[in-house]
Order: sequence, then C-alpha cells, then structure tokens
Amino acid sequence: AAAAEKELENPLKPPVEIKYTKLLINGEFVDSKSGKTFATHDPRTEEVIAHLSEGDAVDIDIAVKAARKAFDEGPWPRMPAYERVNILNRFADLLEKHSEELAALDAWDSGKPYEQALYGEMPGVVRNFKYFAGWADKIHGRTIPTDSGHFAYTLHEPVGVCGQIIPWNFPMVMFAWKVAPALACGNTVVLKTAEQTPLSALRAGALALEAGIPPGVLNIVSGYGETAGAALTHHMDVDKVAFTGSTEVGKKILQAAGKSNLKKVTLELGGKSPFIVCEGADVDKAVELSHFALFFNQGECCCAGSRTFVHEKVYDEFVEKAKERAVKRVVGDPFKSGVEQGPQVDKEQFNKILGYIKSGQEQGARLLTGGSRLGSKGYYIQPTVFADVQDHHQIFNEEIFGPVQSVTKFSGIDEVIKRANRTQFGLAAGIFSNDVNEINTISRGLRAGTVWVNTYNIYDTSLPFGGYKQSGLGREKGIYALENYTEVKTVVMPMINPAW
Ligand code: TXE
Repeated sequence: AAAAEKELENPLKPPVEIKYTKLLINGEFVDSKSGKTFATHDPRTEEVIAHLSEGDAVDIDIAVKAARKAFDEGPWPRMPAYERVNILNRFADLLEKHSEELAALDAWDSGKPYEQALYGEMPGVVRNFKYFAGWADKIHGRTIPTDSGHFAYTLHEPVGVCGQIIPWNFPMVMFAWKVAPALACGNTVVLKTAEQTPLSALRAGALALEAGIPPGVLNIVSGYGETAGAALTHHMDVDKVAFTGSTEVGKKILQAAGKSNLKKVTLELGGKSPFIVCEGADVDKAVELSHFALFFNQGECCCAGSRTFVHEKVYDEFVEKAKERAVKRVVGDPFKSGVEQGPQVDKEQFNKILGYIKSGQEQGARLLTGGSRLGSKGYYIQPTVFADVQDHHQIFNEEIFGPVQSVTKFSGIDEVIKRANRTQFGLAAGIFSNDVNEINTISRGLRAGTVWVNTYNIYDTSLPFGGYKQSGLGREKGIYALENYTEVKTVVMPMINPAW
C-alpha cells in the first residue's frame, strides 16, 4: 500500500494575507491595461486563492519602457556601487523579516511544504541577495598590456534591461537567483512570474520598494507565457533574457531572441539526472539519499535524480528498501508540521505525472508502490517507485517532474557512465560510493553541470548552476552569474596622448 495521508497534530497557521495582486510597474501597483484578471489556485483544494491582474504584451511594453528609463536616466546604474550594496542588503533584511509570510504564500500557491519553504528555501533567498550585494562594489575590469604600446583597460558595465521569466516550482528561490545578480550589476529588470505562483514575488516587490530600490528598477508582471512571456522575449528594447522552465519553451526563447534584437539569453531547462549507487555503498544511506534526490519538492525539481542506477550486487536489497522508504513518505497538507510532500502544483502537472505512471506500467516497468492519486481532492500523488526500468522506457527518458522514482540495474562503471550520458539533458548527477577511484572516474565521465558526490540538492549561492546539452545555456549563481549581467567594454588610448 502507498503512504496514506497522515493527520498530523500542530497545523501551522502562518499569518498570510494577500496584499498585492496588481502589476508592479515603475514603482506602483497598477491594473493591467486590458483590465483582465486571472486566478491562482490552491493545489490542496483546487479552489481559487485570488484573482490577479493579468499582464500581456501591452503591459510588458509599459514595464520595459519604465525599466529602460530607470536604466538610461535613473540613479540605479550610476549611483556609487556602495549605495547599491546598502539597498540590496536592506532588501535582504526585509525578505528575512517577512520570511514566514513569503514562505506561506509559496506553500499556498505551489503546494510545497511550508516548513521546507521557511527553513529550507527562505534562508537561501536572503543569502542570495546578501551574496550579490557583496559583489555589487567589487565588479571591475582589468588593465591590459598591449603590443602597440597603448594604454588599455576593460569596464564591466551592466547589460541594460533584463527580462526574467521564472517557473512555479521554487517561486522565491527563482526570484532571488534571477533578480539579485541582475540588480547587483546595475541592471533594471522586468520579471514575468509563473501563472501558477504569482503571489510571493509581488509581495517581495513591495519590500524592494520599501528597501529603497528606485521606481522602474524592478518591475513585476504576472500573466501567461504565450502572451506576457513571449512579448518579453520578442521585445526590441530588452537587452537580455534569463529563463528557467521547460526545454521546449527554452528553444522558443532562443528563437525569439534571434528573430528580434539578438538579446543575450541564459537558459536553465529540464533534466533527467542520474543517481548512481555503486557496489560498495551502504544501502540504507544510498536509499535515503536517492529518495531525497528524487522526491524533494514533490519531485518538481529540474535536477531531480530521476534515473536511479543501482549496482547489481546491491540491487535487490536497494529496491526493497527504496519501496519501504517511499511507503513511509509523509504526504499531506503542506501547512501541517512534518509533512514531506504536498500536492503537485496544478492539474496539468498532475495529469502529466499520472500519464507517465501509466506509461511505465504499460511498457513493463515493475511498479513497487504508489501509482495513483492520493485522496479525491487536490493534486496529491502517491510516492511511486518503479524497478527494472529499461533504458528505452519513456519514464527513463522524459522529465516526469513528479514523485516517481525509476530504478535500474547496472554492472560496471563504463556501462553506467555510458547509459547515464545517453540523454538529451545534462543538468545534474549524483554518485553514491566510498571508493575514491570510482568517484573520480564517474564524476569526470558524466556530462552534467553539477555532480553531487555522497550528497544531493546542495545549492550554495556561491556555486555555479546550469546545464550541459539541452539542459541550458550559461551558469547562474556564484561569480559566474556576474558574467550574465555585465558587458565588457574595452577602452584603448595612446600612452602619451598627442597635444590637440
Ligand atoms: O513550463 P513552461 P510548464 C518542465 C517540467 C514541467 C514542464 C512543463 O518538466 O513538467 O517543464 O511545465 C513561461 N514565451 N519544467 O508548462 O511552460 C511560463 O509562463 C515565454 C522544468 O510550467 O516552460 C512560466 O513563467 N515564456 C523547470 C515559465 O515560462 C513562456 C521548471 C515556465 O513555464 C512561454 C518548470 C513562451 N512561449 C517546468 N511559454 C525547471 N527547469 O526547473 C511559457 N512561458
């Protein structure tokens, strides 16, 4: 039997009032020009939480104009960098102060456990802003010797107006990964949030104003991808687009940049990350870590360890224990303490996941536990484990983005490296081993942007994150993120300037 929804004592009741539902443009909360609204839903009940102003191409254009003005004429890019440091630190402090409220909005809107949002995600959000605030006055170029005897140096200048499009799986974290480096480098931003989770960013936007971020520097437009999102990517006056979402839409964004003004693009896309359990592994620990690698955040994680490769020597024991662990997973109301897994974000994702589960069964993978929805209300799915999954199975190749673990057997290191790399994706990977030679060989052999060894889901602000192959373009976070948000200007002059 799959894990039953457990009724837990001590329901969390965070203070959560929805104060902001309009678009944030030029320092003010305004209605969309069309007057249209859209609803965001509670995935626990499928009921409407709130109606929000729905931005489209017209509103995006107004927001881009505001961002352009703030960039061309406003104080933000030209103030002493130390002032930006102070303002961004103040913003970080306000985010910290309002952590409970922001975490509650994210849990409500997305279905993620409130405790995870509050204790697991909000500290990283705050740290992100502090980290990039720390960079804001340390961005500088080089003095470069030349053959021609000229005096030459580089300036690292902000790119300009940045369009940023984020998904729904980590609303506040994605907000931080995108907005913090862009603002630290002196850019202005038009952020398009995901239609499923628009609430927290607007609240954070109000805090940005309170912190002293000038009008027009951070604009937030709620709305749909095909309208507001696409308008941002096609806009002739947007200098850069940063996107996190599906590989399918990532390709559209690159095309839009090519068709419009060749705006710079960074993409963080889907994944099908391998988690490799080697032969000498402690099976109990390997089971726990691989469980966390896949099931974290309802499996709605771009770097979910969604292909579990287990060495044949430990395979049978692993499979049995992976099933037991999934059965024990606590699924339930994200506002109850101790809940590990809430509902999936929306009906579309819910149906997509159930479709993959069906496909796994039809193609002959062995269903160990789970396999259907949990309860009759809300988008809850039973933690599901398949064993004996084969390389050609659909569930082994496509991103499920749900609580479905696929376990397969391997017998040698060369074999597992080859099979792990046989995918269009290359976002992340996990290795579980106590043999340093094995660890070194596999980590060098894998084509993936992050390799976690005997750990998983570590997202320090200082660590670059991004994908090989169709998992993306560029790296976010850490010092690497600064390159996305700066242009390099080379200045050359004679060493001794001629008298005019
Ligand atoms: O993604 P979309 P969806 C994967 C995951 C999931 C699948 C579909 O496999 O099941 O994608 O999810 C905006 N121009 N990931 O449909 O559509 C959209 O409004 C510009 C992985 O939610 O890519 C939202 O803000 N923007 C992922 C954002 O793009 C467009 C996280 C993401 O939505 C657009 C989410 C367009 N034409 C899903 N169409 C990750 N890498 O973590 C949509 N958008």
